[in-house]
Amino acid sequence: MSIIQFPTEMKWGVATASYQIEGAVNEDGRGLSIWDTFSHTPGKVLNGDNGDIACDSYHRYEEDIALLKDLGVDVYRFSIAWPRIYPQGTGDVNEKGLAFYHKFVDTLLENGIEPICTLYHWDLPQALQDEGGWNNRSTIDAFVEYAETMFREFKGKINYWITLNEPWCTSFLSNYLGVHAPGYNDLQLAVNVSHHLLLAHGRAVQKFRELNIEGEIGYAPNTTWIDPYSNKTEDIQACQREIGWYIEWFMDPVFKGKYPEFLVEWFKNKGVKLPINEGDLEVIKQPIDFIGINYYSGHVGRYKEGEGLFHLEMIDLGYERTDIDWPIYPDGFYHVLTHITERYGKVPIYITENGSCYNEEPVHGRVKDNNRIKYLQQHLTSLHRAIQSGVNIKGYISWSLMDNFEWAEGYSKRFGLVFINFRTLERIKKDSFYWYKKTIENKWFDL
Ligand code: JSK
Repeated sequence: MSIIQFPTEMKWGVATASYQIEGAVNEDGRGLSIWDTFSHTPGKVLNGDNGDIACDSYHRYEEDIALLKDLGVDVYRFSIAWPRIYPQGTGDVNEKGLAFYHKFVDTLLENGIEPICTLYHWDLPQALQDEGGWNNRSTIDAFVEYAETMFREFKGKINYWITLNEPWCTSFLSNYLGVHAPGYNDLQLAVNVSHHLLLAHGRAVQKFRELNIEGEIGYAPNTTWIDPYSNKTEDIQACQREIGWYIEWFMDPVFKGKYPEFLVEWFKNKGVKLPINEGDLEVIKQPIDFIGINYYSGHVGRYKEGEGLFHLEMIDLGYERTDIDWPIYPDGFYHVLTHITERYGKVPIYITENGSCYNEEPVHGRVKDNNRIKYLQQHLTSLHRAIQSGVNIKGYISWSLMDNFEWAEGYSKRFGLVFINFRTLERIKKDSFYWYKKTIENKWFDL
């Protein structure tokens, strides 16, 4: 039996996001978001699901916080719904929205749980999208106004801030692949959005410093790892392009003050250019206190002329897959973390999302999700390997506290440590909840 022991000071938590759990979409002055529009557009979300009710956490947050307390987490990563604060994206502040999040954060603090707040977790006010959304630089100004309001309101209560969640999803998945809201298929648009998101991030960090807010600020890119099928240069380079699409594209500008040349060239050869203005890169490369890393899955890939954006085909080597059909590839987690440390130095890293989709239902009131426990063991072991290799890990936050609205997959894909009956909204702790609780308590587990 091998004991995997974690540093005492490492923080442990779980994560959720506003549109995925809150519901109450028409309550207390909340404005429409792009996900309200997208989920109510026929054909966009599996089974026609939407976030109108979700987990009803807007009304049941005390029950959720009791679960967090029982789980024994140090931190809880949640997101604020921009449209609850600025129903029109800018202009008048909605006092009832502010009041809700103050109540929520106060209850977390009363229970000894440190809030980690994501400012943007994809629920852009529809009113801003109507003016071009993230393709319009005025949305950056609106984001900074929203961020400033949050910084001022929660100064002394929230000490950990994440500007953006998964800018790759907000830009490329949503504006090139068309899978998420607003659902376009335009590579130039997606590149514009990716740049404006990084600008918004940099401007929000500047505002955070200017206001002299205590605490730490970062952002949370999502990552993947693609191992080359062979040592052929064409295979290696194709995999580097796909990995770079998630990592270097969103991290080089922040840590190096420039975009990765190999991808700038790649996009240029497709007639796509970066909308960089004078001074943009200086804004983006504001020093940050940590980076959040989201990791779920990896692949093996090889060069295939004309395949996808980067001439890359994934090869199915028969890795086990979760119930969302993502290969289980824990070594990829280790490779992502060591690659980031080798490229950018010992940047403080919080794992801001890692988890698995398994759809087990309760049997006699118990959810036996052994596969989720195994996924956690595998990926926490990879995390431990990374720590042993010098990666500066400050915390691990698992996705997700509870089953919730998994975007275009709707409620068909369950990532929670807590089962949600979406008809009754009953919460049921899964076996993985108890395993994770014990691991948090011990700061070790045995393999
Ligand atoms: C989970 C990534 C934030 C939190 C969780 C979904 C995701 C995804 C989902 C890629 C993707 C779909 C589908 C099309 C493109 C392949 C959420 N994270 N989550 N993280 N990542 N690429 N083509 N070259 O719900 O809200 O792609 O396939």
